This record gives sequence, structure tokens and C-alpha cells, in this order.
Amino acid sequence: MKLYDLELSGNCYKVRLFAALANIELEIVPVDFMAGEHKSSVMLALNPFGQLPVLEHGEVVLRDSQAMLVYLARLYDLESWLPSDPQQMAEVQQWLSTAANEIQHGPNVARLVDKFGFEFDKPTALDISAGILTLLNDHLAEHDWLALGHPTIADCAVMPYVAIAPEGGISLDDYPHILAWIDRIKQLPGFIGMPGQV
Ligand SMILES: N[C@@H](CCC(=O)N[C@@H](CS)C(=O)NCC(=O)O)C(=O)O
Repeated sequence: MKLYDLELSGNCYKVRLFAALANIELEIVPVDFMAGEHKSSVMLALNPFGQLPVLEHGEVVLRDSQAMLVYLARLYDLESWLPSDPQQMAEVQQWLSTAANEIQHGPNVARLVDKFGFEFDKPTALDISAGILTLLNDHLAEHDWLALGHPTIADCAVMPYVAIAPEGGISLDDYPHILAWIDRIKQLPGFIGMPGQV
């Protein structure tokens, strides 16, 4: 199974992290993002959105890191990471949507501006970040994990861009429950990190 990958991408890291925690073997295929390889005809044939990561498993080709976490968890029948019970599955899914929305438009965008020089709206990204980080911190004051009382793919989806938020000028010092949660994830067997992580 191939993961077309960029080391500095939090979206790619979500998939690498889950695969490491769940002991799933991936063939990592580095893509030269700075040279625009993700927009090459070969890559666009795999993902017309022109984005990384891309997961290729035989005939199955997927874009979107959240979708990849779902695919891997269900492919290997990893009930504790993504239960098939409707209510429990939906509780995990709520957080996958948060990863693709508030986290992507908040801490991710702020980092794209500061670290990579993108001309996005940083004040709006900081507002979104303050809202979602406060909400997360409050949630984690009462819960060790985002959903179901144990690690799930929700934690793998949400943590990456939160843990590298300081690269977008967002300190996590005011969010002690988030920092404690990141530490709990780091203690999981098989954990791997990414550059820039707190
Ligand atoms: N929803 C996608 C977003 C993927 C994404 O934005 N990838 C970035 C790298 S982290 C990218 O390839 N950006 C290039 C572009 O959008 O043109 C996911 O979760 O995988």
C-alpha cells in the first residue's frame, strides 16, 4: 500500500501516525511538493484535486487524510480505532469533520502563512484557532481522548495540526489539557512524531 507523502504535511502525517500506531505497513513515496510534483499529470491522474496525501492500494486510490484513516481502520477491522456501531462511529466522525474544518482553516492556515509564506487571511485563521483550541481544551479537561474514552482515529486526525500550531505563531501554553493530551498520544506504542511538533 503506497502513501504519496510530504514529510512537512500534517495531513500526510495523520496517515503515517495511524499506520504506525496500528502497525500497518505503508510504502512511503515522497513527492517533491516544492517542485510542484503534486500537480504533475501522473499525480493529477491519482488525485484530480492536486493535493497530498494520496493512498493507493491496488485498485483503490484515495484522497483526503480523514478518508484514509477510515479506510485503514475498517480494512483491518480495527474496531477500537473506528467502531462499526452507528453511534460510536458517528462520535468519531464528528471529530474527523472538525479536523477537516476548524483545524484545517485555523492552525493549518496560520502555519501556511508563517512557515511557507502563503498569502492567506491570518487574522481569520487566528480567530478560528482560538475558538477551536478553547473548545478542545475544555473537552479534554473532562476526557482523556476525543471520543469513546480511548484512542481512536479522531485523535490521529485532530492532533497533527494542533501539535504544530506554534509554527503558525499560536502558543499552546494557555491550553494545558491539549498539551497533556498530546503527551498521552506520544506515549502510545508505535508513536512517531513529525518536525515542528510540541
Ligand atoms: N482534505 C485534504 C487536504 C489535503 C491538503 O490540503 N494537502 C495539502 C498539503 S498538506 C496540499 O496538497 N496542498 C496543495 C494544494 O491544495 O494545491 C486532506 O485531509 O488530505
